[in-house]
Amino acid sequence: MAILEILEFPDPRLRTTATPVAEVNDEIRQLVADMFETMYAAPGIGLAATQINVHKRVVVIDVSEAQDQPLVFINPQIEVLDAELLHEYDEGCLSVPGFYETVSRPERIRVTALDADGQEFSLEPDGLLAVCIQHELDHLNGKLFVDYISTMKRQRIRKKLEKQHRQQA
Ligand code: QAP
Ligand code: CO
Repeated sequence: MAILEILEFPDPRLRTTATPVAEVNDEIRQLVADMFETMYAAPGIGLAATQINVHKRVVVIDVSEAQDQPLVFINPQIEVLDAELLHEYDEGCLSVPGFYETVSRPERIRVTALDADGQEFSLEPDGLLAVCIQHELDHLNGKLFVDYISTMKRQRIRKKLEKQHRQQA
C-alpha cells in the first residue's frame, strides 16, 4: 500500500487521455488499493488514476459518510438516460484543492464498468454518486470540472494555485 502524490491543476499531465485496461490483474488491483489509500488519506470521495499520473482507465469512489462503501470502476462507460434532466452540484476536486464551483451534469445515467475481479457490472446511480462518476470519468479524458466554468473564474483559480505551487517549491 502507498499514498501517491496527487497532480494539481494546471499540471498538463492532467490533460492526458487514459488508456483502457486490457486485463484486470494483480498490478491493477495494487493500483486500486493505492488509489483508495490515497483518496481516503486526502480525504476525498473520488479519485481517477490520471490524478496520480497513471494513465489507465481506473476510478475509485466512496461517497459514504463512514468511508466504508468502496466502488471500483475499470474502463467505465456512461450512457445518459435523460439528456434534458440536469443536476447542479458544487463540485470540488483533489487536483483543484480549496476551490468549489457549481457544475451542471445529467442526473440520470447508467454506468457500465469492470470491477476489481474483472467482472462487468452496471449501475444507475443517483445524487452525489452520479455526479462523482461523471466527474471522475472526465479525468480519464483529460477534463476537469474547472473546464465547465467561466474562463475568468478558471484563470483566477489557476493563478492562485500556481502561486501556491511556487511558494511550496
Ligand atoms: C470529486 O472530489 C467530486 O478542495 C471528488 O481542499 C467532488 O474528493 C465529485 C477535496 C464533489 C462530485 C462532487 C477537495 C479535498 C476532495 C478539496 C473530492 C480539498 C480537499 C475532493
Ligand atoms: Co477530480
